[in-house]
Amino acid sequence: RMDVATRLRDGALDQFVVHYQPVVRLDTGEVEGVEALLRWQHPERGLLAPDAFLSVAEETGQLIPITRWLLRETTRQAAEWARQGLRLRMAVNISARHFSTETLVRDVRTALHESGLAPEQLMLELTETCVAEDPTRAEDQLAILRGFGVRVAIDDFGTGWSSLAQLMALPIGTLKIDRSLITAAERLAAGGTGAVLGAIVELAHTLGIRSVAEGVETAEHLRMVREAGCDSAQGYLLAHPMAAGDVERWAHRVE
Ligand code: G
Ligand code: G
Ligand code: MN
Ligand code: NA
Repeated sequence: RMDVATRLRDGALDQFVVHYQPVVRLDTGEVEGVEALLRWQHPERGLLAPDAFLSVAEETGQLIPITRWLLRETTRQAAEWARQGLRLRMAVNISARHFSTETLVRDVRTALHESGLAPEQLMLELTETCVAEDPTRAEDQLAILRGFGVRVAIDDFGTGWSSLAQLMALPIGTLKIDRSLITAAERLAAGGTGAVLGAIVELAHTLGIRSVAEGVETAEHLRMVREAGCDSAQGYLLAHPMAAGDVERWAHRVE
């Protein structure tokens, strides 16, 4: 941990890379976007996933500057893809701490301005914690971000304590259903439709909110989330997170 903290402080920023995981529409099978997932290309330890450094980065105050870089890099990438005719919505994870600062709005505005990316092509993934701690502030912050035209998703839905009723007051367009709900639905239904999953998706639709199922790993998961009415899916069955160049090849693949 010390090593990670020291390295982060000493400016390991140029060692970060972004991998992208495709999100697929269930009605057409088309890719609608990607989620940006941070990786650290460590000189000695190889490619590290966020579990290895994210909490240290958060504790040492480095996650905000890293995310600032990530926002610029991902919007630049999405704008470049758009110029190549590959229109992919870019989803970026935002920590609760970053969301609670004044700088987030500025960081998002700067990234959009520099990249020239159409704002609706950018989606911010927030966790329930972002909203739960200070709902009034969250509402104001979301209103400003929505004013730019960016999209907002609630990530890891089902792992926190917020209800859809709490979330419905907010300008949220997408619900990302946590993979723990997919596996729970599988256990409960033992092959049938996950009733809980279906109820969540239906309520979301009633509120005009789209749903993305996460962690779709098997054909059975895919069948289940389709039956539950999810709009889109993400998971190892469809595609793993991959480097930018591989996204282009993957998107143009012939099936
Ligand atoms: O990328 P997985 O591949 O291992 O990511 C593990 C966890 O780290 C997930 O909960 C994911 O949301 C989170 N994560 C990945 N990239 C980022 C990022 O850029 N910012 C934040 N805040 N979390 C991220
Ligand atoms: O917390 P968030 O939903 O942002 O994180 C996404 C995380 O889930 C990343 O770590 C990503 O690598 C991982 N992931 C993506 N697809 C799958 C999957 O099908 N199964 C599992 N177990 N993890 C997945
Ligand atoms: Mn996410
Ligand atoms: Na999630």
